[in-house]
Amino acid sequence: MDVRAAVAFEAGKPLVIETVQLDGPRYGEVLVEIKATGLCHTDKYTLSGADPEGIFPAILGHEGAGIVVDVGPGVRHLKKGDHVIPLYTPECRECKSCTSHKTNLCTAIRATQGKGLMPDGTSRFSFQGKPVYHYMGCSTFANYTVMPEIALAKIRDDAPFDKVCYIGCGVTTGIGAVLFTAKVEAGANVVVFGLGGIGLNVIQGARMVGADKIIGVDINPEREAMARQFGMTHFVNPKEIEGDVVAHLIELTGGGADYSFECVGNTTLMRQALECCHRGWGVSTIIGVAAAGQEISTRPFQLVTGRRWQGTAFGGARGRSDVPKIVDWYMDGKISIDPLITHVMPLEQINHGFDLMARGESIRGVVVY
Ligand code: NAD
Ligand code: AHE
Ligand code: ZN
Repeated sequence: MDVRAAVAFEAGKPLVIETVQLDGPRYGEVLVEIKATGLCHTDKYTLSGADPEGIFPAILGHEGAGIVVDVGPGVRHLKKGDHVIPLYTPECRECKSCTSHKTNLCTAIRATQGKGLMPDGTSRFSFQGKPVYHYMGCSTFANYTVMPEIALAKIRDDAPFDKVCYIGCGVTTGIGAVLFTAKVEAGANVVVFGLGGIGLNVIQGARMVGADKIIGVDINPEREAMARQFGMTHFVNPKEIEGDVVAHLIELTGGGADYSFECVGNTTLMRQALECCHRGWGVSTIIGVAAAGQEISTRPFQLVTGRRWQGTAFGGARGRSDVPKIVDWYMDGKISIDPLITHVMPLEQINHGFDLMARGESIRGVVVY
């Protein structure tokens, strides 16, 4: 079938709106009509060419919501008309990782996903007879996509697509990092570096669990008001701090953060996030994605003296199990999404949406088909 897509033909170039061809679902696959998709910083990162898994031409986008319109043979858990959220971290419930219950990093289809292909090693998308690659197994910058059944979370029918698409990445990553990965407890002091689409969800996760001080760090002063609305108690703009930001944060937290989160993708900030943690027990969680070739460093003494460094993908959430619950939290008013979606646009304006992100003028831009 013909579908409308924003195609990334080349790294570093704007997306191009084109009609591309999409083959129907094969064994274990599902055809989904994408109703809305968020623009995440990771899409921008891959488009920039800095992602070692970036492969072109491709249809980017991984933060969507839509409706099942057809199922291939062997599909057991989904049917036409089901409302779904695509999962870049699938949940097969059978692989070593899923059955370990120690991680959400399902390995069932990771190898082909990283090559822009479906699990059988082929692409469903093509343009002028040549393959166009999938992205993170999702490709939500097309109004229809094909996905493996294990990479779709079935959600309730009354959830608005233009809001819950954000649960497909940013909301779950931020809140999940607090709840599932760091397991922050009530009364803890938390420091969050980067108050964008992810960091603001870390802030609201910290408020949900009853954290005491919730300190946000960002160089964009415009982020302060929204972060306070989501639970931030103290704002630190490194550009306005005299002296060392780490020393400032240690003082503000009365000895160091119990938990810190890096939500930018900047290795200097990753180090600061670790080093502002409390001696003996502080845990720092890396969420930000840094470009190929970048490395983190610190004095090993920081770890010897009891700080711990870890990372999280998709907030540690098991997609098919946890995403429907997070949708319920939104529908029940337990979490807030609407104020974070600052811009809604048609697919034709997607490049403008990325420009807004680059200029720090949007928090989440959402394309509605
Ligand atoms: P974003 O662009 O919306 O937000 C980034 C924020 O960082 C902005 O508010 C910006 O002002 C701030 N910032 C930039 N430089 C800074 C500095 N030097 N000091 C302090 N603040 C600074 O991006 P996002 O969508 O929130 O994504 C954040 C990061 O998380 C990206 O690297 C993205 O790729 C990554 N990410 C990771 C996962 C995961 O599963 N691990 C999931 C989603 C996104
Ligand atoms: N291909 C990238 C990997 C980037 C990355 O770390 N992705 C996160 C999700 S970011 C969503 O916005 C993730 O889930 N990682 C785990 C995985 O298996 O990819 C690179 O830099 O190599
Ligand atoms: Zn994302």
